[in-house]
Amino acid sequence: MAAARLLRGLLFRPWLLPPPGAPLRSSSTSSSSSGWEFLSVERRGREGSVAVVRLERPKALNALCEGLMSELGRALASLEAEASVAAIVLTGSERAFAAGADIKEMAPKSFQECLGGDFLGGWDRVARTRKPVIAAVNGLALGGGCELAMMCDVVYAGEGAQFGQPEILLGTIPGSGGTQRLTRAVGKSLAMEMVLSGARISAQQAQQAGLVSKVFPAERLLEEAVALGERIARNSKLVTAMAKEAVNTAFETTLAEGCRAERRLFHATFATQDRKEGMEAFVGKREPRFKDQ
Ligand code: DAK
Repeated sequence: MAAARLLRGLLFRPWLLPPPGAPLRSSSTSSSSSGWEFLSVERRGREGSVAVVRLERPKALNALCEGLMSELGRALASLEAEASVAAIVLTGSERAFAAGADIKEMAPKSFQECLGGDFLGGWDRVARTRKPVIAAVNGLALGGGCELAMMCDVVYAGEGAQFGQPEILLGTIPGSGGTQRLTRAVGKSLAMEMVLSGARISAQQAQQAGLVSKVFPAERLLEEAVALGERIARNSKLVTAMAKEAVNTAFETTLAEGCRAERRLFHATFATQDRKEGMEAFVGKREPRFKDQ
C-alpha cells in the first residue's frame, strides 16, 4: 500500500494541498501526513492544474461523517482559491465512492436536534463550487454518496459502480438532492423506482439513464477523469465558470429565463480578453493562449 502510494507520487509528481494556513508539502500522498484525516488532495496534469480529492475512510466505506464533509468543504474552498487549479476530480476507493451519510452518527439524532442544529446543512458546498468538479465513481455510491456524485458537474463511473438511494430501507428519505437531482437526471419512473424501493442501478444503467456520462474499466477511471480535467484546463477559467453557471441555470429556472441568462452570460464573455484571444486565434489559424482575463 505504502509502496503503491510512493510509486503513484513519483509517477504523477503530486503536490499535496494542506488545509488552509498549513504549509505546502510535496513528499507523499498520505492523508495523515498532509493534515487531512478523511481525505487526500493531490495535483495532477500539466502544472498541477487538476486537483484530485480522494475520500479516505475505507473501514466505513467512505461513509460521509460530519468530519469528512467538513474537510471536504475546506478542501474545496482552498482549491477554489488556488489560481492554478482549473478542475477538481472527486473520487473514492475501488470498493466505494461513498456508502452514504454516516448512519451511526445519524441514528441517535432527534427531530429537534436535526432542525435546531441544521443537521448536515453544509452538504451543498460541493454544488456551490464554481470550478468544474468531476466525480470518478468506482464501487458503491449510495444515499448521500449518490447525492454527492450528483452534485458534481460530470459523473464518470467504473464498470462495477452501483448507484442507489436506499434511505427508504432505513425509514427515511434522501436529504441532499436525491429526490430532486436524481429525478432531473433519470426521469420520474426510474427515480421513483430507486427512491421507493431502495434498488440500486449499475454503471451501465446509470449511463443509459443519463446519470453518468461515460463508463470505463475501474483501473482507467481516474486517469480518464483527470484527462477530462486537463482538457477543461486548456480553456479560459473565467469563461469556463460562465459556461458552468449557464448550464446550472437550466436546473433552476424556466426555459425562457434560462435562455435569457445564457444570452447575458454569452454577451459577458465579450468583456473578457480570452474571448478576443479565442476568436483571433481561430481566424489566425493558431492555438489560443488564454490568460484567464
Ligand atoms: N454509515 C456508517 N457506516 C457504514 C455505512 C454508512 N452509511 N455504510 C457502511 N458502513 C460501515 C459498516 O457499518 C461496516 O462497519 P463495521 O461494522 O465494520 O464497523 C463497514 O462500513 C463495512 O460495511 P459492511 O460490513 O456492511 O459491508 P458490506 O459489503 O456487507 O455492505 C453496504 C456494504 C454499503 C451494502 C452496507 O454497508 C450498507 O448497506 N450500508 C448502508 C448504505 C446506506 O443505507 N446508505 C444511505 C445512508 S442515509 C442530508 C444529507 C445527506 C443525507 C441525508 C440528509 N442533508 C443535507 C439534510 C444522506 C443520508 C444517507 O446517506
